[in-house]
Amino acid sequence: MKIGITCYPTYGGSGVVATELGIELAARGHQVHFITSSQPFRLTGRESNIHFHEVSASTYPLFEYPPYDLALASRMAEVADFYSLDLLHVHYAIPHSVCALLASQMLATHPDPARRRNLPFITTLHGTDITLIGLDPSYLPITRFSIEQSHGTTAISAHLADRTREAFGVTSEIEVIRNFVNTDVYVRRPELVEQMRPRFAAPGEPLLVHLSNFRPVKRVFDVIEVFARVCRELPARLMLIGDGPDRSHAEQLALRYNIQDRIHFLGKQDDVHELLPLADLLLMPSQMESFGLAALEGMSCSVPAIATRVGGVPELVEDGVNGLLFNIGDVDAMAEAAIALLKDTDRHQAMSQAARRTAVERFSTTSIIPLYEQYYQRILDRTKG
Ligand code: GMT
Repeated sequence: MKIGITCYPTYGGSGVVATELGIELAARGHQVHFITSSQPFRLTGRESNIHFHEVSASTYPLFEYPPYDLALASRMAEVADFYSLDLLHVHYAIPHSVCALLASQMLATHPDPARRRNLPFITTLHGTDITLIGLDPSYLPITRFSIEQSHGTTAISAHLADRTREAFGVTSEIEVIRNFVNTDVYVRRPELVEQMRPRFAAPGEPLLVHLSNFRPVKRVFDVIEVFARVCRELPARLMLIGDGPDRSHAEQLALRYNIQDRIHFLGKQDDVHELLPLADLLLMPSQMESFGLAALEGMSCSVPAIATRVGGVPELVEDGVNGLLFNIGDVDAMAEAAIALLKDTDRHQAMSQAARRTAVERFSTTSIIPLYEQYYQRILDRTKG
């Protein structure tokens, strides 16, 4: 198939999922065209079967904001026409779904009758496009409209599909295709751990990790609160991977607890698959996660998560089996559980193995990518004509 993919190409879970999906589809022989504002950060630009089309919105003195959405819709239609794409797959409803709808209509009504055709598009909902920004009254009606106009809609968890139906009153079918991880890439390799871990923790020091975009929804301060409590009992270290608006406040909090020297603020990192396996525990105390890709990536590296019981997280983390779940903000309980687990080597090992097993058996690319391929085919069959 020839597939056009649009996503936010910079850091963020939806962009990661879209890019990894494109890479996996290309490896399976599909021709993939990324139509985005810049090259998705996980692409090298050298992958075969992958093409990149940059969208740039021209500025003009009249425009207070350059109309990127229109430029994107135009480029989508152009690329689809030129490369005879079979379908568009957009990640994150706002504004990508609306742009795809426009592109599809442009091709259906092309001025040259010989080039008129169907261009189905699929929207994948990722989370905040529904649970946060999509609920804003200025976006809700158009988000609902574009979801209902999509030829296919998928959600990354059953929770998100339910939320979309409840909050938006969407009645069209929503297919649940959960997020995935390449378990060959996200894997603990003992020789690499042995080589790299001393940079972050001395022998006998437990190493914790948090990976996010440091936005309020991630509750990074709770990460610091939990870690400060752990440090009272254990000579622990913490890797903080990512950057965002709450980073400097997190640094201030670390200073207040005088634990700044125990924390590695690593900023944005491209090769998280090399860092995650070094850790013993991952902290994800989010206010909301429609899925929790960071936890899955950690689990695939045999790192169990201490997470909050929110959104789609329980579809991934089974409390007490492959990780531990808590109420939002219950930093005392999270710290107590982390300390107990880190002291109990056998239980920690069993949980690490269960975490890896979950990733391999339920969320690996081998099980999830074919679901996308089958879904594409279903939409193509349904819209043929
Ligand atoms: O809000 C974010 O954390 C970023 C956002 C995104 O779209 O980049 O993440 C959402 O999509 C991820 C990938 O599907 C999910 O793993 C995250 O749980 C989801 N975030 C939220 O629901 C808050």
